Amino acid sequence: MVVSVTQHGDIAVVTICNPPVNATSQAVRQGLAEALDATERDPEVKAVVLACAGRTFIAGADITEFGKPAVAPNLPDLLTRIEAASKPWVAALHGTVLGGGLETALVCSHRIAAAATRLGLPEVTLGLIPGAGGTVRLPRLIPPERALEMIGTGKPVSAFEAKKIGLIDAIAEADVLEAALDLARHAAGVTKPDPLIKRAPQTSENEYEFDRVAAKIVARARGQIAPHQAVQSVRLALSIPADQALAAERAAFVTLQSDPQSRALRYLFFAERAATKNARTKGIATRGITHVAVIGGGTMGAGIAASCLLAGYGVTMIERDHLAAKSGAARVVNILKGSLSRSVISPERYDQLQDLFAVATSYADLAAADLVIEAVYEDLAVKLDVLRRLETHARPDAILASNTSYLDVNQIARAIDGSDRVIGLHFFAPAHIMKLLEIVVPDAVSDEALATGVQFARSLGKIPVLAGVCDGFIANRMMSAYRREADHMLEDGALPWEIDKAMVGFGLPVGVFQMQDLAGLDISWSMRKRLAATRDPAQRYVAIGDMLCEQGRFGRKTGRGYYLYDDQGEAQPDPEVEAMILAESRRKGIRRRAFAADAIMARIIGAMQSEGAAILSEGVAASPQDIDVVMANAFGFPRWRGGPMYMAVASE
Ligand code: T1G
Repeated sequence: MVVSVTQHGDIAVVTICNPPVNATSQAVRQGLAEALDATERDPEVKAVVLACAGRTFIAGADITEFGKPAVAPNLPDLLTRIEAASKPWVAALHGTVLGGGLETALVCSHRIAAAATRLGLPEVTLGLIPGAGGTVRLPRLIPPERALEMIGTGKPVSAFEAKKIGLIDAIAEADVLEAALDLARHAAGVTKPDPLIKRAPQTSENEYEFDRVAAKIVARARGQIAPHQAVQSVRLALSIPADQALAAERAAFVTLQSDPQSRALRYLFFAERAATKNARTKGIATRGITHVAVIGGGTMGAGIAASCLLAGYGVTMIERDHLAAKSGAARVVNILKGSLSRSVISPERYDQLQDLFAVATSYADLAAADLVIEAVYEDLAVKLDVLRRLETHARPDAILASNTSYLDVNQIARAIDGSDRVIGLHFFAPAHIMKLLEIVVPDAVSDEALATGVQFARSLGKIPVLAGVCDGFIANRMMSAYRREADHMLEDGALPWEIDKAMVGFGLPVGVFQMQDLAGLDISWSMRKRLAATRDPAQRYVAIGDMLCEQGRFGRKTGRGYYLYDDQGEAQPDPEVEAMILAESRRKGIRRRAFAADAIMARIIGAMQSEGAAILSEGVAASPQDIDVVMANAFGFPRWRGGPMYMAVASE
């Protein structure tokens, strides 16, 4: 039974049980309709509590049903019927009350939540808007600008914030079901409040606030249509009768649901979940990890250590001497302070995490570590030395991981005898923020060590993607490919600012040349010089980046790179660079031609798709979906386009 009704005195408890997240599938909607009829018919029932079994109240409509023929009862009509019930309905909320789940709570006459509950309308992240009354009912319950912020950004609020803005009536001190039963008994004895649909919209705390929030949402939309629609729908809900606004919302929702942007966003939603359930480690027993050691307290090491602390692990950071240990520890504490200031953690939790964190300068302090992650300087000799020392000092059952971003993890694993316990854990900077974690799979690794790495990544809230050993794994190899194509276009006729403008116009957060200027041109220059002897002379080589470095133009940090940087650090096109590029084309006898933005993007996306096909054929990535997950989470590939591999299929 996905929906059951039990009697608690004169209160009926309607319980949904539809794991894993109690999505409002057709069976759930049918069950709710029957429960509504039954409780309305039963004179013994004076009020109803709506609750969910498992880890969360309804977390949304069933996304797997989207794009298929609708099957009655549809959610908006069902919710309107519940709202019109003669008896009060009290929603007992816990877990993540999202989308259709929150819309269901809004048609109840009362809402009470467990303290850890989060409530939101994330439809816009799927290229949609709320389609079951959220844009109409929410601004009738909480200030319209707060409603717009929730709908236009998709960001959830905590139970405490929800109570503060009037989204819920109370927070349960203990068991939320018991508290809901008490509230229902109270509700049964008083006049049922007017349904939201019959109320006028709330008034704004500040007349300009709504427009400010709307402008922020539109400014961040960057080519996405759903945020614009969200603003329009909420504005409409404030200015026309509720029943008309409901009809308008439904029409807009149906249109968005069939839009390519929503299809692409839903594709990526499921692709990210599929990545965490890869075939190789499915069902493999994992080792317990409670304590992690991080070797190296630089930017990456500190980010990794903080990420582990925030996930509740004990962490020992090892640095080469006290001075380095002190600065590494300071970096970690700074990150935790940032989490505290953003209310990601409470002051109590901040103190607890400090107690979980230790810093040392001797490998002898590794005994407690179940997993050791090296995040030392990106040099093979240095990493081999660290692994050999780990083999001596770390427990023989500890898993050893390298955070290398492109070195040969097979070679690193072969540094020690127990190479079946060596994996690559390639974090992306800033490691405590970026969700992608490439799990690099050496030839000798055991399934248990690999499965433990995947589970560990998930416990950090990361998206683990398995990557085979090659230069750059998946992410950096894809970036090298489109960066190479962009270089070719410099010689063929385009300029850095034209290419960057086309990439940002496509929806990428930054162009490839500005990204290099920000990272520093000298880093890749030293790598190119190191690889020069082994470079294939037959392969086209663009020397413009080298020429810039030879002139000391290392990018933003030196005020000049591909761009000129003004006193505010803003990038400006540089005539000197343009002259250098034109001279290089002339020297190579290349007739330059103009490139329109779509021609630039065709070559950039084409390079991504070709490299993606090679990565798949070599078995470096398990699926095209994994490559798209990497592109969205490593480089901000616009999610509403799905990914380069999705585009190759969608455009057919
Ligand atoms: N529909 C169907 N399946 C869902 C689902 C959903 N809404 N949400 C999650 N799943 C599946 C997911 O695919 C995975 O399946 C399993 O549940 C665990 O998910 C009318 C139209 C709730 C915060 O956008 O944000 O309501 O791989 O791995 O990390 O206006 O899932 O195990 O087989 O993510 O603990 C609005 C989307 C929908 C919420 C849990 N709701 N879900 O995170 O587990 S549109 C959402 C999430 C809507 C209304 C509109 C997260 C989560 P499997 P998981 P998690």
